[in-house]
Amino acid sequence: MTILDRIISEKRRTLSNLAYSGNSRRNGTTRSLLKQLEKNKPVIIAEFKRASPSKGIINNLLQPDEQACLYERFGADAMSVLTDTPFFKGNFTDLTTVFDAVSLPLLCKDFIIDERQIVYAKNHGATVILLIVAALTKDQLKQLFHFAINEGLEVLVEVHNKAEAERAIELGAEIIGVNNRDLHTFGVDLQVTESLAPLIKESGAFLISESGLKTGEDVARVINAGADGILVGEALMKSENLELLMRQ
Ligand code: IGP
Repeated sequence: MTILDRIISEKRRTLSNLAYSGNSRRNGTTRSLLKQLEKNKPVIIAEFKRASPSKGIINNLLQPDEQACLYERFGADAMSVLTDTPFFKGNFTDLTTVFDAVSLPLLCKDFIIDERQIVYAKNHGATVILLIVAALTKDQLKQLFHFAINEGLEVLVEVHNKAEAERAIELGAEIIGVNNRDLHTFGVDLQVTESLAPLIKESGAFLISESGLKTGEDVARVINAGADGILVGEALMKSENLELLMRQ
């Protein structure tokens, strides 16, 4: 069983605890990741990530609202908030805390396998939800994608290889995330963005390069390959000079 299988089976186990709780105050905002991407300059999505299965604790001391304000001040165009608890030590309160602290578009970073999670994410302030192609069947992916769009959410469809990228394109995804990290082995390789970029760009979708970006050179490399944006977690959560790193 790979880590992705373990995460998904744990999600399935806890699904029934998700009530259709609602807070319409957070619905219908004007936040939009697509609007940021349409400005045609590289979009920085800064992630709040306390821990991960591959790295263990990354930073357990930061407060989500304080970190969100710093990200916004230093030029982030959007934010990602990990809401998975067992493997990433995040939660949905972090998402609403960040929603109240900044006006950036917010990606709810979780392992979505059911419509209830989409409603839940929306009601906790998500602008964008993540759908991981490797975690879903073809039918599930299609159903969840259209459900989210009908709920007025944007969708980041995450891929790691050519077959997955083809599924995302076939679906009509407007924002495709290329995860440089293999969720089965944890290996990170920026070459994954370089090799999938031509196919994704040809489809007309926006491309976000995700994971393993640590330096200005890393960022330049994926932008040169054709990425319209980047998603960075660990390097920002660990940085002692966030302003310097983000202004690079
Ligand atoms: C951020 P990093 O290496 O900068 O911390 O990575 C982000 O890409 C990563 O957290 C991520 C992720 C995911 C986490 C990408 N896709 C899917 C959980 C689930």
